[in-house]
Amino acid sequence: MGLTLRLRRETPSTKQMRWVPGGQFLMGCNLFYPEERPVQRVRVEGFWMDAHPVTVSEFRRFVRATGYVTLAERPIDRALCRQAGAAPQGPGALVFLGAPGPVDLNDSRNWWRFVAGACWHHPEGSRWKSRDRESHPVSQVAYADAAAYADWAGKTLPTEAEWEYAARGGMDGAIFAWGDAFCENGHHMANSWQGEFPWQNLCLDGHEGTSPVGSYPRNGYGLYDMTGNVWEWTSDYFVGNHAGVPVETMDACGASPDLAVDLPVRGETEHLNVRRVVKGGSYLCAPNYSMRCRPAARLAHCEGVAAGHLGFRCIVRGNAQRPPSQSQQPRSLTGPANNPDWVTRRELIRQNAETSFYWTAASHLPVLRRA
Ligand SMILES: [Ca+2]
Repeated sequence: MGLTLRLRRETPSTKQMRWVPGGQFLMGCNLFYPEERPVQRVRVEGFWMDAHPVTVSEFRRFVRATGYVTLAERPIDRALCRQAGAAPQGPGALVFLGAPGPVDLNDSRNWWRFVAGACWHHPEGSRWKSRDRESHPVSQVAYADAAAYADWAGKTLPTEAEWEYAARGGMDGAIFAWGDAFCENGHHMANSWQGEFPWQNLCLDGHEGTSPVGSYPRNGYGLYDMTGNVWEWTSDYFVGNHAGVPVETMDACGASPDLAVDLPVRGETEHLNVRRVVKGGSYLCAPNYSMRCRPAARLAHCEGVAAGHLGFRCIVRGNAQRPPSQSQQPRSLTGPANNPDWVTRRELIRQNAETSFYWTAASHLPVLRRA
């Protein structure tokens, strides 16, 4: 089946979408990873955005209407596999299997596996059935799958700038989508990982894997799950940091040139070499491994690789008008120029070891350090 569907609805529905007013914002962050730098002032036009990631239920409607077959479900051409001996026996996708104890965090093969049969309706292969989580974000979708859904819905995938602007919810310059502290009033604000990755999932936020969309507070634009839960595809190619300078960074499944070698190349062979920007972090972001449940966080991910922690949401650009009923104003934080506390907090964060960051940012919680 071709990747491009021409079944677009004439008029996209903005039901279950939120109007994101256009404006300028500070894109990126200088405090964390090199791929997020340098901070730049960027302007985006207003647009509608899905209030939450596309769910399994919504993706099912698309598949039933079109007969679409995702990349993870298509037969593998063994001739196209980089290592013939490593070719799996059937279609599948990357599944997070965890580890029995501490492992080398530089080798993501210690927790990711290609599992035959894993796809959007069986994200972990035979372990789960999709009807157990119709309201969870759909995962195991490659870029082409997300683009096909968007095309069918009369929508499109956001650029990185549009996505990050929306994720900030009007809190320009804040570390998280809700402010500078990881938890607010003792509450977890997104689905991430608490404990030592990849073997100790303490589930202090109430969810071990993906969570039903809308389980955590919405941001200033009324958008749910912009960070945590699942990474989300954007339409931007990954070409380096925000200055266009190449940087070494892992993809969303870990620092993985070696992992990529083990993956089957299906369909267009360039899929493994073309990388798009993914945003928002996921339920696998842990303080000892990846501090990326933040609007500025970004990783590269190969177009053709589906994974269990990667989904998407859509936007609608154009002349759509902001509805009268949506009257919330974007919140803003007082910037460092006139707020000494802001500078102090960020300096403390910078000085802290990576493993303790999340916990020191949430001052009511104990500091967690690696043994
Ligand atoms: Ca969690």
